[in-house]
Amino acid sequence: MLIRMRNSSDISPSEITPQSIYLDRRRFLAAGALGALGLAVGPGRTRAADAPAASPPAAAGTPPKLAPIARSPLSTDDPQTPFEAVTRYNNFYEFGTDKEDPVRNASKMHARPWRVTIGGLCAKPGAYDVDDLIRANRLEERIYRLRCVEAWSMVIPWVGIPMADVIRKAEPLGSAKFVAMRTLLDPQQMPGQRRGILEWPYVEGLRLDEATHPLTILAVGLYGEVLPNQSGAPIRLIVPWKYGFKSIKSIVALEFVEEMPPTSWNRQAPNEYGFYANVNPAVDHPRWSQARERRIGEFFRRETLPFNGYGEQVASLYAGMDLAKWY
Ligand SMILES: Nc1nc2c(c(=O)[nH]1)N[C@H]1C(S)=C(S)[C@@H](COP(=O)(O)O)O[C@H]1N2
Ligand SMILES: [Mo]
Repeated sequence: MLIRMRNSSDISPSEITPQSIYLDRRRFLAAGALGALGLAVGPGRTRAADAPAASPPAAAGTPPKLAPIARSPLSTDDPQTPFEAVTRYNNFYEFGTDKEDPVRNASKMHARPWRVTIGGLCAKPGAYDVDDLIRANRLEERIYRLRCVEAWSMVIPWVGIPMADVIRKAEPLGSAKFVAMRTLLDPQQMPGQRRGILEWPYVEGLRLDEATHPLTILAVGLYGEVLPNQSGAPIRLIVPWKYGFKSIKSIVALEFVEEMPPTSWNRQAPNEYGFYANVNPAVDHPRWSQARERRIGEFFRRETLPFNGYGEQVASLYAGMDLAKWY
């Protein structure tokens, strides 16, 4: 983004996943074929190591089995980006700025036990163990497109909690207009926080009507299993019609506020990243075009869609706003 921004067409061949592994990855795992495809993950980063223990209930710090998971009509049927790409090609600057730094370094983070506080302008503030939050809510699979402001995209089968459910239970006051969110601050666990790339902790925010929109989820898993650390474990935002940087990872706090809260990338470069950051192919980033994108795993670039293809559901949220100004 601000640092080390490569030309969007400059994705190395190793980052482009062969179409062939869209086939059932379990079959490939069983056949030991990932190595043959050059897609073996690094030491200790096999999917099995990230999977929840098969054992029964829930010692503190043991991730729960994510079940039941309801399917959702809000999912896309675009082909899904393979698990290996979703969990190796990441932006998570708390662990470094190279795409594979998060998978290499995020095992330092203790994603469990994990507390999330919900507070600010609401009648029912609280502090929750993330697994209690998960058990208290319904889980849905949401297969969404993710469009990074850097002009690449993926299709990811998240498992998440509709954010509206969490917000409703907190009973925000009439004066609450925005939800501010914050990532863990702990340079011991997050070595990237020893460098001043961004002001830490990472912060983000949504208008309350955006946060309670049915498409907005708090993701706690992907591909049916708990989130790997590099993907923002144990809980992260997904707001699929906005550029990826809005989808803040490893959240420790939600706060209802009256004024538009500061957001990390807007604070870093206000002329490049807006608060709203809705995907908009008609408004270029000052340093590159947003008209097209590279879907990871595909060879040809494809056109970027307004609101990342979710315009029918969300455009009305922005009626009357100048989207060129607020991109
Ligand atoms: N805390 C935190 N959240 C973050 C980021 C980050 O650096 N730190 N990067 C953002 C960006 S730019 C993108 S594109 C997405 C990437 O999510 P993924 O790695 O799961 O694909 O996470 C977003 N959330
Ligand atoms: Mo991004």
